[in-house]
Amino acid sequence: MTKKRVLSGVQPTGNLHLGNYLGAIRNWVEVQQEYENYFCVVDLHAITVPHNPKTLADDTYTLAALYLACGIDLNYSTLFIQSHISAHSELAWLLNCITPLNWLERMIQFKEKASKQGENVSVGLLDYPVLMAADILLYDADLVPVGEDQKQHIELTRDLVTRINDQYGTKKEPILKYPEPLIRKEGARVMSLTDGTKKMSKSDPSEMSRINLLDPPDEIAKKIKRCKTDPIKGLEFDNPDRPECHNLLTLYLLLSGKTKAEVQQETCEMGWGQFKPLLADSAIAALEPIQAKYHDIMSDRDYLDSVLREGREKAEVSAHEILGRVKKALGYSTPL
Ligand code: ATP
Ligand code: LTN
Repeated sequence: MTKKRVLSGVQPTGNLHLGNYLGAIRNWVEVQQEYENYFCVVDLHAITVPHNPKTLADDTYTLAALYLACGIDLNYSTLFIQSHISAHSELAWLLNCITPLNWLERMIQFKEKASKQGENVSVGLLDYPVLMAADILLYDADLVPVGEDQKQHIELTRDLVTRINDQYGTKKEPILKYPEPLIRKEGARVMSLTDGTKKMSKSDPSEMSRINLLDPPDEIAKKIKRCKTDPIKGLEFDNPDRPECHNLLTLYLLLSGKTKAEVQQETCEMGWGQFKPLLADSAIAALEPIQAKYHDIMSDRDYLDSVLREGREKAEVSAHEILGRVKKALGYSTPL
């Protein structure tokens, strides 16, 4: 039986934080043996907001090394860089021409990011979900493991599949495959350490709002010590009036590997002074092996280069085939 296909990616913008890890990458790692996986560093997406050309290449390699450090296993997964495969940009163009403008204008992430950019909103930022659809569709992905915030983009991808298949395919021979989001309930939306109602985000100007995967132990302890809490003793999940409490308990649950019932029982009578060191210890312990592996990988650049070269070669086979399928369906001539 052939395995279902998975594709996902993260942008090389800013530092990878616990939200990215718990909402996305950890889930890739956990299910990778069941699927045929494609994981890419989406560096074309990284320039949809102002970026630094001096650090883009390094940030891209750092993120690829972090994927490996988090446990991406090359026996099950292909790892590559989006911009190394030109089919991503090419399919995005073809999809652009069948995407109604108003579908993009109503994307929540666009509206949020555009409102932060003032006058300086690029066409690329609006077009971001179309490029993401191209990423997914080029690999015939069945499943796309992401955090909650990306669900709307996958719905848009599905709407594009319907449009292409209806307009250019036949019932018997659809051109593109429908992807489904794979969103885990716990960790799907890790909240900021300074405001439990806002998601933890790379682009939050405050470093205190997030724990980065490469933060040293004393930094992690400091951020947790200073994070926002409430004046109530006794900790609990699911109380809408205590968003910080729910978020920090969920982090503890995910990082310690304990069940919700265990965490509930352990913390129901605790105060923050007792709980925060526990959370800090479990975060430090969970990140320590990832950090050690990351430094190992970064000390051998040839190894990382060879992983990415092989990844590109393998990914290109699928991307090339599917781009060809779409171009043929749209009526393009093939070069002789
Ligand atoms: P930005 O702040 O620039 O939008 P980001 O922190 O949201 O960046 P992305 O690169 O957009 O990070 O997201 C990478 C992956 O991590 C996506 O699958 C996304 O859903 C997931 N993710 C991002 N933030 C969180 C979060 N706070 N909780 C859970 N998952 C998250
Ligand atoms: N938009 C995504 C990043 C992304 C992605 C993808 C995720 C780009 N292409 C394809 C899954 C599949 C984000 O996390 N901000």
